[in-house]
Amino acid sequence: MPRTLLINANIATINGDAGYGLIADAALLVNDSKIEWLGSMAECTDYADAEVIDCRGRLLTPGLIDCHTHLVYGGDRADEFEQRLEGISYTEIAKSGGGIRSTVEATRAANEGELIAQVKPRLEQLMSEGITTIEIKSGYGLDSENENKMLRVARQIGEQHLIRVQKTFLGAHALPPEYADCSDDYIDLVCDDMLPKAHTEGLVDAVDIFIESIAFSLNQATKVFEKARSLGLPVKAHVEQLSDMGGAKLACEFDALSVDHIEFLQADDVKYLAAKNTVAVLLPGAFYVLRETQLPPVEAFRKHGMPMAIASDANPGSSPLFSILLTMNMACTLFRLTPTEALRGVTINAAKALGLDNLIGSLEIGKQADIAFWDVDKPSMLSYQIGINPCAAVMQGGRWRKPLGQATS
Ligand code: DI6
Ligand code: FE
Repeated sequence: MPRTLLINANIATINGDAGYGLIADAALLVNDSKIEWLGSMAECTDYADAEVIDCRGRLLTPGLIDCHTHLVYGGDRADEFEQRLEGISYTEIAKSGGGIRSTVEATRAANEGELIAQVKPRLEQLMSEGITTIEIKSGYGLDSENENKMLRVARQIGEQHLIRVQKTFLGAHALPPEYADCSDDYIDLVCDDMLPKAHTEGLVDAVDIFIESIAFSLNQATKVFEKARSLGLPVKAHVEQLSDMGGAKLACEFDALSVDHIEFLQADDVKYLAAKNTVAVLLPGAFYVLRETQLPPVEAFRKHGMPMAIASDANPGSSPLFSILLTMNMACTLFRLTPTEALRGVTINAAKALGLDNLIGSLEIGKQADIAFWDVDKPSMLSYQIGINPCAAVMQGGRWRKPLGQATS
């Protein structure tokens, strides 16, 4: 593969501990799938063999990363949306057998081909906004066959599109109807049968669980985390979304990659979590859709240096949101993140939340050439505008997924 030299770019490298790591009037050399060199145009050597692409002052950022999605599911929950507008709460709907369980029914009923067809428009929308890595969870199958079906669909998506897919096993997302009133037995099934089988099939990059009064307890989570550890799999968790159960602390004891949602996390507890390498994943889409008012302890994350990622949480119930740019805007508007924090939240910190920060998440020599090209002159534009998609081109692992089409030689 010939080398590609991108010239006349404005690069937000996201290199360093804070800020955008901006290099104005910059060039970047791609060799095969990786970044071989980047720096200012003035320092750029003449790479005679390289194909030169003039970026005409466009902004380059790392390819964006959506580190928490439930993108694979059957059906929709528009009826539940209507119910909520009539005053019934998310928790009430879940308790009466709707919510996640209704998506489980639709997901079990769909075959792999049908699920892929349903995922495609959601995925293409996210990809159009410069996403080069996406995490996809299972959790709407709730038995071995259907959880693995979901994870196989996630894997196939990655094979069919130029995008990196990280697969997370979320068998302990909700209690399946067959196990009503015997949730300990279901957790045993998850640990002894479902998770090992999914892992043996190579379908699991990480293990997640929903710790909540309407889902699973701390004791049950401990069993799942112990099993994950024995299989050598990293963990993450949905915690403190609707109440403070102490799930984040428990997850951190198991060196979780991330704790996600965390609106109800106590600011005083952040210091314990920050001592670990765990990332705080904020999900403003679910906060918005559920009209939550409890804000995550953002100031405490800043104070204790806990990295913040943001993600769409794309799912049919609490966050039917398929735009990473709108997610960034919501993180700023609803959670008061700065545009810098929002961009770091969908690049380097999202990479950390997936355990991939040595590979992706910033533009640095030796990292993957996953690059988004934007028709804007400064990074804050990405969080500031609502409803405009300025993504001009995308490079994934050194290959053009959406070309810029401006070769000058
Ligand atoms: N919390 C969420 O927000 C999603 N899962 C979870 O544990 C919601 C999933 C759904 O409502 O379908
Ligand atoms: Fe989620």
